[in-house]
Amino acid sequence: MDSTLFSLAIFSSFIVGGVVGQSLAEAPGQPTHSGTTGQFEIVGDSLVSAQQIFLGTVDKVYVIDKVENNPTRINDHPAWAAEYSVSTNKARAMDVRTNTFCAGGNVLGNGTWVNVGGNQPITFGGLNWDDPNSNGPYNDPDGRKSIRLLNPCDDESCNWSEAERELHTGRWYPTVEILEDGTAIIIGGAANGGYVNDAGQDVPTYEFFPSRGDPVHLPILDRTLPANLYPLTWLLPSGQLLVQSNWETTLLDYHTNEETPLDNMPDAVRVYPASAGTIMLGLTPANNWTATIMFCGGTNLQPDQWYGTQVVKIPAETSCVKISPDVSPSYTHDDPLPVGRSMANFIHLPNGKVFCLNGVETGTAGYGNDTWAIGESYGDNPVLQPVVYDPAAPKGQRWSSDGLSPSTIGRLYHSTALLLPDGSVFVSGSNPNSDYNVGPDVKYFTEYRVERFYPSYYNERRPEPKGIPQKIGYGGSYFDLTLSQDDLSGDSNNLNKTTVVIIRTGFSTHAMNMGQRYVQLDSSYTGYANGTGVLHVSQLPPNPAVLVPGPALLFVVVDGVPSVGVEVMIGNGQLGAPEVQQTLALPSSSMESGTSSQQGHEESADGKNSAIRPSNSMTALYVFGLISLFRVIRDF
Ligand SMILES: [Cu+2]
Repeated sequence: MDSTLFSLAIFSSFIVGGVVGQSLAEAPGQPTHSGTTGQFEIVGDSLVSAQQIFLGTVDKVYVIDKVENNPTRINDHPAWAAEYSVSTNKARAMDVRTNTFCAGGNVLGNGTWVNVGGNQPITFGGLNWDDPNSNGPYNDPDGRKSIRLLNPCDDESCNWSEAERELHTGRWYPTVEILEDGTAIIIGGAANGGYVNDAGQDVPTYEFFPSRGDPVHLPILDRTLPANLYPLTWLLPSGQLLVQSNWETTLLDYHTNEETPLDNMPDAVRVYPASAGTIMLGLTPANNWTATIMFCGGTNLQPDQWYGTQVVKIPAETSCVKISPDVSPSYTHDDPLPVGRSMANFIHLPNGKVFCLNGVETGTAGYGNDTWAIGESYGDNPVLQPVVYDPAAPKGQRWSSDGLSPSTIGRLYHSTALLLPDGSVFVSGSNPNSDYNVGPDVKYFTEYRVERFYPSYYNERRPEPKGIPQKIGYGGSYFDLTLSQDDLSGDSNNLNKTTVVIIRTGFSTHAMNMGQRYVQLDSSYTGYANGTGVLHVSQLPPNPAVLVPGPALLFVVVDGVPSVGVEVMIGNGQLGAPEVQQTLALPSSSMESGTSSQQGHEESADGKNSAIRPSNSMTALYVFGLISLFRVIRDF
């Protein structure tokens, strides 16, 4: 008994905001940039065309192009990668050794970014360089088996390196998804190149990084030629992978190599080069962290129509469908897009809405030297008007362009977008050309301009929550965030409208953001009469398939206005199965009596009486003490 009390006493002194010995991240401030809400702004030059981008630190966007004759050079060859500073809008060229053309990418559980696969060495005009004894004028060795690694930095010291071990199989257009232990699964692709795949070069397998041995056959990729490149793939909370390719959908259990077929895709092809906008909608306490994936737009072409059709004239589809694969094998329709789109980018905003931008109204991704192409572009009529999807709006009213101005820059094939920590959206790329191609006669030229878009909340005073931990785990104890009067607009009842969300911004390429995910943490609150409050915030659910380990941004959103996002590490920052604990119950929400506008709000939002809160706190404290005692006993 004495030792229990002793243990309780020790742990009471460590309990700061409900968390034991937690190191805190720096509290977020206000955005350092100004912008006009609802508008795009051209802010800089990416040096190389932004075919692939990701946010590596809160300030650095990494840009990867295919090999082409960019005027910026590095180490005696044209550059095809760069690091872009969001705060200064300056970029530095980076050296990547091999051809990154249509590679895949994602971030591992230890924070290392991977860029996987690519194409053979090429020369002027994007033509293959076939001399095996040299690397041609662009000095770009074969990238098909490459695994490129980058540990992002803020001091310009970091560079790309090649992993010691290559892929088992060359892959051009592979998908990369991260698994529960922070390692990567690499799926599909083609051996050589072309607008769509064919049986002669199909790579109907998956493999892992770090390697788990030979590639494993994935039959859906045999059945879904030719539109099976970059198969649309998400790790589901069940631990299965949703794989959507051409008109088929399947659940893949990568532990047993078994497929469970789901319903065929309605209305349109959604994978590249039809390139629908796709996204896993937010996983929240309200939907019990159930995954729903939405597909919008794309192109209605049958397998025999990809060649021999003037695809640039085909109107893109408007259809939007959703599937919750852990619950049902069937798709349901959601509100269609206001205009048809191929190559739409879907970006999670911290306020729970989805921002849709980029793409074309006719045609598809891809390019070629066809007489009917626009230059070389297989897409035409860029859609400049962004549109926002609100999953909470009534059916029929979920898409809206209210207050949103169009961009002045068409973003066609090989364009990209991602969310920045200040809640603006970074947009770049567009290059439906086989090589660097600019000039007054080139309609869809190689685009270097970087834009930012400023959502409706951008100029609001941002919450500055204190107490955000550097690491978020799976289950276990909750942590407390404190919010000031200013953070709550002087009314602690705004705690009722406050959420804590974690967003992985993903690896953006080809109208996909691989690994992009939005997860809301469970929370409750204690409001005080002076207009301040404390949020009690659970860690992630005790299941790493809800949100895999690795770096992500944490936002506290008060009445639709997000804090500036803080970089947090999900898990322990290492590869391997993360620790998973039972979730400790949150205290009930409560509002101190006498709160200014609190009349008639004697009970908290969840209907629980505030009077029980102190005893819950004591229970939590007691449980901490017991857990710590058991640990002490176990360890010695
Ligand atoms: Cu491509």
